Amino acid sequence: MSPSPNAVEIAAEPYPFLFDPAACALLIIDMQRDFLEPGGFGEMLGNDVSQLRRTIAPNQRLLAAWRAAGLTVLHTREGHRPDLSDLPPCKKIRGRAAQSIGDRGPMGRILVRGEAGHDIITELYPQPGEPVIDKPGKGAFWATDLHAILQHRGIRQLVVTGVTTEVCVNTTVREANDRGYDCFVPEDCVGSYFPAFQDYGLRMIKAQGGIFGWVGHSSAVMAAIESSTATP
Ligand code: C5J
Repeated sequence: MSPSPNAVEIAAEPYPFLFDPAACALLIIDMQRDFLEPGGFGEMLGNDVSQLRRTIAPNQRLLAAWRAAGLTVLHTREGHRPDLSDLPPCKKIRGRAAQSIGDRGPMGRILVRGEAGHDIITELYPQPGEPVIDKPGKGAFWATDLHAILQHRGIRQLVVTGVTTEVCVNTTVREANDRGYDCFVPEDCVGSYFPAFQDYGLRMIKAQGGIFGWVGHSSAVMAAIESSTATP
């Protein structure tokens, strides 16, 4: 399919990304209280949440630019039904932790829909009209209606942000790649509890000629949005 006349080349690795705003959705992965907030499940497991919290401000700026331009925004949340019927037994017991998914944690039942910790942080809270995809897995396409929603809106590209880089962001980018979407990942808008995984999570996307997609900076995307929506 040929790019629209509004497509803009933006700096990226391994080579410039041809960004087509009207055909591109911002997909914000799992910016949930239990992963990001001090006192949540992530911190309870011994993780340094500041590694994720540094992505909040860049995501806020990117989201504001996206909304101002009237482009498509979607959010995801990882979590399960209150009766845990969609929780694979292997996911429940993995890690051998004292508390696991479905148990009572610092912000309600861990990764259960409707609980406080499962919700999206206030800084990036979805607005009416922005689809929220509740996903039981790491990837946002598996067992969700994400692909159908994107197809109905004519979306062919995704800017994927959120947490964590090596888990749900990487899994989603790989799933998207197999379904025919081009993915751009702004490195300042994705985060991992582990600096080495942040580095390698991004390298794995852009290696081998962009085997799963492109990696760049949110400032390049915002500049492109401004230039493509500027009135002459
Ligand atoms: C994890 C996620 N790490 N959103 N979830 O379990 O990456």
